[in-house]
Amino acid sequence: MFTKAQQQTLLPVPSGLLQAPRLPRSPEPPLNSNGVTSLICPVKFSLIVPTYNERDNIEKLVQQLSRVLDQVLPDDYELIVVDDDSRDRTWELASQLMASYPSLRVMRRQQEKGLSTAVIRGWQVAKGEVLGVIDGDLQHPPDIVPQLLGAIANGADLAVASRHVDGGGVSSWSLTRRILSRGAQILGLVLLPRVVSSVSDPMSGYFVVRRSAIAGQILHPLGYKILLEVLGRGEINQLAEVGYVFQEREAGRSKVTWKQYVDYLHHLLRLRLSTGRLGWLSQRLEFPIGRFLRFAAVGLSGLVVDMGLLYLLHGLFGLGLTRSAIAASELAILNNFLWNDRWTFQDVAKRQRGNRTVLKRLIKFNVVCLMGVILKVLLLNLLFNGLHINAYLANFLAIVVVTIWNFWLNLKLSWRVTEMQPSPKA
Ligand SMILES: Nc1nc2c(ncn2[C@@H]2O[C@H](COP(=O)(O)OP(=O)(O)OP(=O)(O)O)[C@@H](O)[C@H]2O)c(=O)[nH]1
Ligand SMILES: [Mg+2]
Repeated sequence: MFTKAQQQTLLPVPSGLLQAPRLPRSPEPPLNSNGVTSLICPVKFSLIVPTYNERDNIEKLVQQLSRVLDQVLPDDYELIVVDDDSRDRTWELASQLMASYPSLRVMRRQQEKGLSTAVIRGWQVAKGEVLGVIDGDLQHPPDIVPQLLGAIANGADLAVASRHVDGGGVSSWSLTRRILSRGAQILGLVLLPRVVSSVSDPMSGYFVVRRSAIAGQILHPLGYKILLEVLGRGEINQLAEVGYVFQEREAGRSKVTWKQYVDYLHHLLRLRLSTGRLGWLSQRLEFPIGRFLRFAAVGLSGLVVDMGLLYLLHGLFGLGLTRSAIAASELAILNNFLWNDRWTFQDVAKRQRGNRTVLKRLIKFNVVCLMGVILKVLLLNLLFNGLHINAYLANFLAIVVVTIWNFWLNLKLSWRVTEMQPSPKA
């Protein structure tokens, strides 16, 4: 039984934007009610251990990490276990270990899930000048932490534990896993060359970073690859790598599924569109290019649905052309709405829950789309009859203009950010 008193020893779970805060430049030691200086006492290093069902590993890991860190940074580090309410109650065991390991702190998240967000929530409460992350399953050997910290002391902003430099490797991965890992890296090189080529092991989940390199930066991680976020959005001027051999799991089970590969691809695309030159353009124009491309892709899927249904209703079932076209268009609009609600504007929709709000968004979307159809016909006429542009080119141009118009209006009306309810406080 986990008592209320034990519950109070857990770290509070931060909410809001995912970002590591800046540390005060010259911390004023606050006074407690007795007038005694206490509290905020920044440490050199905060290491986050994200866990989900790692009961059989956590004690050994904390023991090994403490042994290593007590030698290099005595009383100047903290280990923060961020557990997502594991069914095996890893959080409970970890909090019991706090009595034996004074540098250990534990967070139990119940509202939010996911490896990358767990790491950032940990950084949000961390007190260290240097922040880090290590897996909780003993696959990352703790004894190279001093080398990673040494690299930071020598001027690096980021030190990555790598499987692909001298001293690095994977113990006994299957051929499929090796191919998938390398394939993911090549995909990253194609989609995000600047970020992915800067380090030999961009998939590593074991690294330390100077807080100042990422503080204040809002992160948007997806899936497992938090390092991509740090490389893509952080201010990393000097980077170091330390070789390590990825160990086999001895206990517990891997949480990697196909979803992580899909998330990875999605993450790469998102970073591609929101960082570098495209990100700069998006900010200058105050136009969310990534969201727009998703909206356009959904529009394309609507075209397929529209044409397919027209063929089905008119061509195969012999329904009148006008009636078939109206039904096909309406179903295509419905298709587009569902994809936009679930994907393009997923973040906004998630915070506007309830059937009534969904219906409201659907009606607004419908109205905007119908207005778009009228605008398209007008534009087509203007371009074709007025400016004598080739009919197909005129149609294409009208589609481009109407897509941008539809997107903009839907952004402002249907999925309006100001209507978002605050995210639940943990
Ligand atoms: N807090 C939290 N931790 C997670 C979550 N998913 C995975 N983890 C932890 O993140 C670390 C890495 O997850 P693993 O499933 O071992 O992934 P991996 O090491 O990349 O892959 P394997 O080699 O297959 O083990 C482990 O410590 C997990 O317990 C999650 O949703 N929330
Ligand atoms: Mg693992």
